[in-house]
Amino acid sequence: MILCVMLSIHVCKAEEKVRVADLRVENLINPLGLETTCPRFSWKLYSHKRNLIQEAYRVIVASSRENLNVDNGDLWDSRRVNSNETILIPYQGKQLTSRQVCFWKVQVWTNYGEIVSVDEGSWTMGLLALSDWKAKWIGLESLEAEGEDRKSGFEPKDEDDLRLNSETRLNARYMRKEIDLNKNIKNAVLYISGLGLYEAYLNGDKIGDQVLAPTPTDYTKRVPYNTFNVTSLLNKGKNTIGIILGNGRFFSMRIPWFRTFGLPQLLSQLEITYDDGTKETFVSDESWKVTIDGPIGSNNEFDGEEYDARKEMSGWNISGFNDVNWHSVELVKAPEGKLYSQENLNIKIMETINPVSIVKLSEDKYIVDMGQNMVGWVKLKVRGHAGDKIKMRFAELLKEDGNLYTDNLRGAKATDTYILKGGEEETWELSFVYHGFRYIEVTGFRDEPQLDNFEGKVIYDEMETTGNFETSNSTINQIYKNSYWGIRGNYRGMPTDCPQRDERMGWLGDRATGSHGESFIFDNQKLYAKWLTDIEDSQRQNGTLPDVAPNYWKMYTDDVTWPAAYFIIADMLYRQYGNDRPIIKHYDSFKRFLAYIQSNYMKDYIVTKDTFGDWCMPPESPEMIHSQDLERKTSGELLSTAFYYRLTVLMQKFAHMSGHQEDVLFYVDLAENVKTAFNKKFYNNTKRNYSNNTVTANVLAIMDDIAPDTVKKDVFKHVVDKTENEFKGHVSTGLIGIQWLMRCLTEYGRADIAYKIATNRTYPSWGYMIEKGATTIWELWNGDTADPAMNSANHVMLLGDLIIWYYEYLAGIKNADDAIGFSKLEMHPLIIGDLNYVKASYNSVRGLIQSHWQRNDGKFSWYITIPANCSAKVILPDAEGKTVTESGTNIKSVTDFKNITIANGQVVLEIGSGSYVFEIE
Ligand code: RAM
Repeated sequence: MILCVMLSIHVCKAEEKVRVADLRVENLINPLGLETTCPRFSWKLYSHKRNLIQEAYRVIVASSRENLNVDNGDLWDSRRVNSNETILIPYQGKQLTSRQVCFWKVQVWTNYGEIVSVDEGSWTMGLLALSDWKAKWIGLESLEAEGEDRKSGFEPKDEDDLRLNSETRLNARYMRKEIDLNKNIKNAVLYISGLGLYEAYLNGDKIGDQVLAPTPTDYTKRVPYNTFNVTSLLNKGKNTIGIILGNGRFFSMRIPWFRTFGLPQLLSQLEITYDDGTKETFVSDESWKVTIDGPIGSNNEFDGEEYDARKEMSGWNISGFNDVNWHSVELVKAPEGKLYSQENLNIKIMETINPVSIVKLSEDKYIVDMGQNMVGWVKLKVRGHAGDKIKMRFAELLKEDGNLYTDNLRGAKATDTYILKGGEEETWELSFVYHGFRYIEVTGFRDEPQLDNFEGKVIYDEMETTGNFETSNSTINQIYKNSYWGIRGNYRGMPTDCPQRDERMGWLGDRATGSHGESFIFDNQKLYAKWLTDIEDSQRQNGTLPDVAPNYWKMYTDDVTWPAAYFIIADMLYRQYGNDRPIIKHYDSFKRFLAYIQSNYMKDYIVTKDTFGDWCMPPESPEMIHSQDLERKTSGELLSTAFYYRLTVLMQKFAHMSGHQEDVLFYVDLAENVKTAFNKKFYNNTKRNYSNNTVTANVLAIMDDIAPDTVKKDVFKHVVDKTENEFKGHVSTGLIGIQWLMRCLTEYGRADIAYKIATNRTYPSWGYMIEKGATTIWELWNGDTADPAMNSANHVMLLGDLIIWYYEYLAGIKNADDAIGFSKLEMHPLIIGDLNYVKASYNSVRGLIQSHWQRNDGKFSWYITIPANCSAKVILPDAEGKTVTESGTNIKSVTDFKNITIANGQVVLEIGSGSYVFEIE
C-alpha cells in the first residue's frame, strides 16, 4: 500500500524544468530592516532530475526593480562564480546604508544547463546608526505601579516569601498621536520598539500579526525594534497612531525576584515618502497622549491579564477621539542597551484548536478541556450583562476530584478575568500574557458555557515546521507528537524551560543537545542564533557564563554542563544550517569562558565545579525530585570534566574556522591533558568502567571520545549490563546522560535496547508519561508522583538525543560527517524491533529530504529523495546476498551508482540528487 504511494511519487517528468526558488537573505524571505551590512544569500534548487549539480551561480543585487529586470547589479554583481554552494553566500557589493531597499536574484548554471531564477527577492536595511533615530523614548513614570516600590524596600522572609510576595501589577499604557499627511503617500515604514511588549495600530487597524512583540532580551544590553511597511494603512489627511504597551519582561512579573528594567516605554518612528518624493517623519515625543485607564488592566505573564470591557475607549486609535482626559506622556530615559533590528522572528498565533469537553463542577464552575497541553491562550466568546465577570484559571492537570491541579504552577496565578460590557456577543483574547495549560476553570457565565465559547490559540515563534515523522509504532508516534507540542510551546523568543509556572526561563542546559533534535522539526535557526547573543550578552567580564539567558535571574554558578549549550548550539547552527557566523562571532566569549573555568576550577586538568549533576535522573523513591543515592548519582567532576573536554575539542574546530589558527594547538594540548587526567581519575582498569559505573559516566566517556578505543567496547558492556539488569531496560540517566544515550546504544550495537527504551510504557520512560495521560513531555521521569515544587508537565530537557535518533537513525536522514547543511547525506536507516515502517521528511536548507522505508514479508522497500545539488552515501541494511533493485533495475546495472561496496551485510553506494526506490528481496 505504502509502496504504491512511494512509486507514484517517483514518476519523474523528463521535461520538467529545474527551478531556483525560496530565495532568502539571512535565512529570511523578504526581510524588513536588516541589521547586518553583510547579508548572506541562500536559495534552493528544485528538480526531480537525478544527479543535478549547480556548477556556477551569479547573484545580482540592484537598487531598483528596474535595474534588476535588466540584470544591472548596481549594488553587487557577483558575476559567474564557479561553485556549487547555495547557502549563505556573503554580499560583497557597495556599502549598504540605512533604509536602503535592495532587490536581488540569482542565476544558476547546472550540469543540465542554465536556469534563471523565476523568483526574485528584496529586503530593506534597518536604521544602522543611532543618529537615524529622531524619535524619543516616552512613557509614564510619575504614576506608581503596585509592586514597583518593592524593587528596593522588600525584604523577603525566605525563598517562598520572595517568590509569592514579590508579584507586580501594572495596567497597560495606551498611547496615541494624530498626524496630518497632506500629500499622497508612496511609501511608509514604521520602526517601533515598545517595551516590554506592544500592540500597534494605524487608524484602528492592527499592524502586523505578531503577538508578544518584541522578543525578550536583557534590555541593558540590547533593545530590539521591529519594522513594518505600513503604506496601505495610511491615507492622505488625518491619521492616528495608537500603541498599547504591556509589561512583558521589562517591567517584571516578580520584583526583586526577577530583574526588572523599568516601566513600559515606547520608541516609534514613522517615515513617510510622498508621491512627489518628499519625506516626512513622525516620531514619539512629548506631544503624544497616554492613559492607563483603558480596558487592559494588570498584565503579568505569570498571573494573567485583567480586562474590563466597560472601559473600552471606542475610537481611541482613530482620528477625532476626545483625549482631553488623557495625560501627556513623559520623556523617559532610553534603556541602556543598544537598539537593533530584531532579526529573529516574532511570536504569532500558529494554530487554533478547539476544546474537547466541558464538565460542570458546581453551580458556577466549569472545567474546559482543550484535549492537549498547549501554550498560548483562549479566545473567549460570551454574552451577558455589563459588569459580569468571567474568570478563567489555567492549569496543566486536574486533581482526582476534577478540580484544577495548580500546585506545580508554584506562585503563578495563571488567571484571566474579563468583565463584560453587556449587550451583544463579546469576544476577547489576551494581549500581553500567555499560559501553559490543558484545562481551564471557568466561572461567571450566565448560561451554561458551550464548547464554541472557547478557542485555543497556540503561540510560538513564527517558524516553519520542517520535519515530519511517522512510524508503525504508536508509542513512538505519540512521543513525537508530545515532543512537537512541548518544543514549540517552549519557544518564546528564547527557548524556555517551561511555559506554566513562575519561572519560564531560558535555562542553558535544557537545550544543549535538544536543539539539534528540534532543528529537524522546526526551522529554529533564527531563534537559536538570537539566543546565543542573549548568552553572550549575559557573560560577565571575568568570562563566566550564566545558567539562564537572558539573565532575568542573575545565576552564575560556574557550572560547565549548562553553559556548554552555548558552544554546542553554535556548532549545531553550523552543521545543520551551514551558518558559521555564530561560531566566529562568539569565539572570544567561548575562549574567555574556558579560560575562566581553567583558572578558577581546574585542578590537574579535572574541573572541580559542578552544580546540577545529572539533573532529574530517576530517583530512588517516587516522591523525590533529586536522587540522594550515591550509587545512582554521577560524579559532578566527571560531568564537568567530560563536557569541558568536549568543548576543547570543539574549540579546535572553532579556532580554525574563526581564523585563530594560533589557538588550535593550545586546545589540542588542553584536550589531551584533560582526557589523560579524566582517564586517570575516573577509569577503573580492573572493572573496565568509569567512576561509580553509572550509565551516564560510561556513556559520556564513550561518546565524548575520552575512553581509549581499546576499552570502549568493554565500557559499553557496563552500559548494557546496568540498563538491562539493574534498570530492566529503562533509562537511568538525567538531563546529561540522556544527551547521548540513544546514539550510544545504537552505535555500539545494541539498538534493540535503544528501541526498548524508546517504546517502554513502564516507569521510567517517555511512554510512561503517555500512559499517565501526558500530551507533552514532563520535567521529571516521575512527574506523576514527585513533589510539585519542580514538576512541570511541559519541559523538553529529558528528550536528550531522542529526536536526533528518530531522524538520523530510525529514518536515516543524517549529515555526512564532513558535510555542512546536508550537502552530503549519510542515509542509513535503522531497521529495528517490530517497526514495519518509518516515513520521514526533512526540509533542509538545501531542499526536501525524504526517507520512507517499510518491510513486509521479507521484502524491504525504501523510497528516498535527495535534494538537487546534494549527494548521499546510502547504506542498505541486511542486503548482502540478496537481490537489490532500484526502480526495478538491479543496482549493478544502474550506471549512475558509484562505488558500490558490500560490507557487514550492507550494500553501500553513492548517489546524487533525485528520488529512488530501493528494494531488497
Ligand atoms: C529548573 C528548570 C530547568 C533546569 C534548572 C537547573 O528550575 O526547570 O529546566 O535547567 O532547574
